[in-house]
Amino acid sequence: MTEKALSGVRILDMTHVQSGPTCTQLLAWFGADVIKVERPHVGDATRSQLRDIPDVDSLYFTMLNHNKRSITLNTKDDKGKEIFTRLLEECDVMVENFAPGALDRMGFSWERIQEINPRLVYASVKGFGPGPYQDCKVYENVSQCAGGAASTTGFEDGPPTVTGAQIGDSGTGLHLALGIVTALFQRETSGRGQRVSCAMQDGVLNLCRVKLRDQQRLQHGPLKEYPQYPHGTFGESVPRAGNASGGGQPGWAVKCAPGGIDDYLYVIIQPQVWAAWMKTIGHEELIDDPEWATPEARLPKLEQCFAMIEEWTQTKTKYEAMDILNAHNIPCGPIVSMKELAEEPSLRATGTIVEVEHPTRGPYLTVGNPIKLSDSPSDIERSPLLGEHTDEILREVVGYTDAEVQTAREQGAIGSEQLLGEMEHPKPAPQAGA
Ligand code: CAO
Repeated sequence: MTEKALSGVRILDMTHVQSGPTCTQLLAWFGADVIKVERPHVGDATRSQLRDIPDVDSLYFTMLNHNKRSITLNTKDDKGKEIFTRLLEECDVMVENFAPGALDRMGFSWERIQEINPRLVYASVKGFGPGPYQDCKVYENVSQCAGGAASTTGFEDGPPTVTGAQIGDSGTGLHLALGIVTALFQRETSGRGQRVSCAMQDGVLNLCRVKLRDQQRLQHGPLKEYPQYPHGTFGESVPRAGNASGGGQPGWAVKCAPGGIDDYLYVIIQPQVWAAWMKTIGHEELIDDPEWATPEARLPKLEQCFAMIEEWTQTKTKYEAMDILNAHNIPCGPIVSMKELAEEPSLRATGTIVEVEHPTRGPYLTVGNPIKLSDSPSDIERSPLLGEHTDEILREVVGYTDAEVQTAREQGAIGSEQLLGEMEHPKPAPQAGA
């Protein structure tokens, strides 16, 4: 096996659902040995959520748990706690995203964990940081609402809207992964582990940074790049801006031919390409017209600008329009559907979309590692079956003999899923040459 950036780092993965698993999957892609601890016979709830094939791990689970090993362990049982303590001693990092207080109730407070292994980095995701909501359970959309994304997303006459991008779960998992590698880096000099905490509300707010910028700008006048300007009204809070650009250059999604649900192009009116825009869409007369020629003059007329552009884009497909505009260095991008992304050859070529083989599901598509390291390329390996590596981990990491593994199983501290699975579905003998 080739060395990877995080080879030699061992992670005790107590995560479930999406936020925590996103984090540990990334660390596994960078080469860490990620040991996912799951409740015997139950496992991560997502194994059985949104199932497309009966009795097979869901895509929800498989797409968030690549490159990990799975051990089933009852961490509320005395023998299970003993094994868990040994695992804490042998690992560099422990990651969890249980409901607030769950790990303390199991008997593993931060203080106790420091006693067990002072070099351990203990990382957790919670919905909220310290404060009035610290004890609340939180899911993705709750955090999008709590972190300012929902109130600033959607059209001004519509309700608050959540986004399809999982900025609360996967976004916070990303933040946590950075916290973990930073803590490991500091351990190199301090010799000590530390606690890494990410609240989903904070993670979402961090990604909504530009909206807090606009909240403060609002005190000094209307937000001139918002569709509410100049005819609408602004209240006390940043309003929903539809498809307006969040940056300094005005943008909007305009319709293209043949008029299907995703036949749109996102266009940006960068000042330096105003002349190219007007030439392309047949409005040369506006290139030097003082009523239109400067960004300031255009701000109250953005709706008309995009309407003129749309008249032209509706005569082209989004890809035809993009080719023409790209030739003039005009920033734009098609609205791309999930179907188109799944079929896009360039994303397959870079390993951003990967086809993975799974023993009970067969082949499926997943998103590979979006972070490409030149010296540590990611090989995407299928997610583990429930408890697939229980015996192997107990022997290799905890140092148990076969007899000790057997005793732990008889006591109910570990599961017997794989033994049951093998009895029900005996593995075929390897074929010659396989
Ligand atoms: N052995 C024994 N018990 C185990 C176990 C194991 N291996 N793994 C988990 N458990 C127990 C926990 O200790 C907990 O028991 P108690 O309630 O008695 O302490 C119980 O299983 C359930 O854990 P939970 O409360 O975390 O799970 P939930 O389904 O009720 O809540 C969620 C899920 C996500 C709302 C909650 O975990 C949470 O708020 N997490 C923090 C925020 C977060 O990450 N949210 C992202 C969710 S994805 O949208």
